[in-house]
Amino acid sequence: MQNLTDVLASSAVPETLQTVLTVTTETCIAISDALKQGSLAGILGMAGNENVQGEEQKKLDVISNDMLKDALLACPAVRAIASEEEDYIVPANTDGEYLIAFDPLDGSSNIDINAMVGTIFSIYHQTGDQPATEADFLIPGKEQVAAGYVLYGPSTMLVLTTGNGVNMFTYDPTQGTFVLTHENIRVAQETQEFAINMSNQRFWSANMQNYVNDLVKGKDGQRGKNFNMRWVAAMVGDVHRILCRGGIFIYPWDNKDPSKAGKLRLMYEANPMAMLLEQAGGKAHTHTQRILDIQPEAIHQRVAVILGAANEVDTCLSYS
Ligand code: AFP
Repeated sequence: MQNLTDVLASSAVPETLQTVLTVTTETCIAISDALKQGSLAGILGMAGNENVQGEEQKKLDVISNDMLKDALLACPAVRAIASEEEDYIVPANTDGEYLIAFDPLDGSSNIDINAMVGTIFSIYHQTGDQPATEADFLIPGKEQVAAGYVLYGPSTMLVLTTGNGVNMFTYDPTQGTFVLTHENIRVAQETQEFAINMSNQRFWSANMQNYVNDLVKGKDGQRGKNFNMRWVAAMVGDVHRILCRGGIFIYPWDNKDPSKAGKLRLMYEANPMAMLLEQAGGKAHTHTQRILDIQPEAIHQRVAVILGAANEVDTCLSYS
């Protein structure tokens, strides 16, 4: 079986990008090792401060962020990083060629209950003769040169696209590397499984309430078929399930805070996941536009997310 290094070497991926992907994924293996120690390492629980999102940081949010930040800033090919856990972008090497945005530990509210979490990353090619600024990062998601995530579950898996389909790799601890286990992932156009946090139902738009009500009505309603529901509370886990067996994932706009376009972050959650889904034959929208077309205005910008089976996304969007 091919490992990640073999797959990258036999692809058209530039060597500099291969290096960035190697540094990122090797750091994720170290994060996986830290997670597996759980309480034994005294690294669960709260870090005692808030991030720029106003969210309580977990110790492992900070630990995983610092591991990725240290490794990437030391990589000559990296021009700058942006992170959910960093207030501002962090310039690395002015003559580097790649910008990388990441959520170091997505789903961190799952850490203390030993449930699924992951690292999500998004990579752009960009050069300049001055140190990178936030404005350099404000590039539509359709310009990403690579996107992926590492899922820390029963097995540690890397899911990656460099613009030519989606491959899945499983970490082999005997080799200390990711091994190609699922090639050219495709997501079915139809589905009978949806993922949404139902406790927010009363805050959704009327259209979204009508759409979800019809899913719940199943055969007794206009959809004429029954649906199942799953909610991992870690986007990385819900997206992985969709890439493996289909489905639709929705974190819609709600009126809890009407000033917010959504909960999920565009640069390091929605964009990389949207690239993966489109590369696997799915769709990813906000309800008003294709996610990968959005012109970012800020690195911590939030968006509504509707992604998964192409025909089911279209059906959801038709409720308008
Ligand atoms: P945390 O990283 O704060 O746990 O948030 C995870 C997340 O950004 C995304 O991964 C989940 O899909 C979503 O939030 C879960 O949100 P709810 O906790 O409102 O269900």
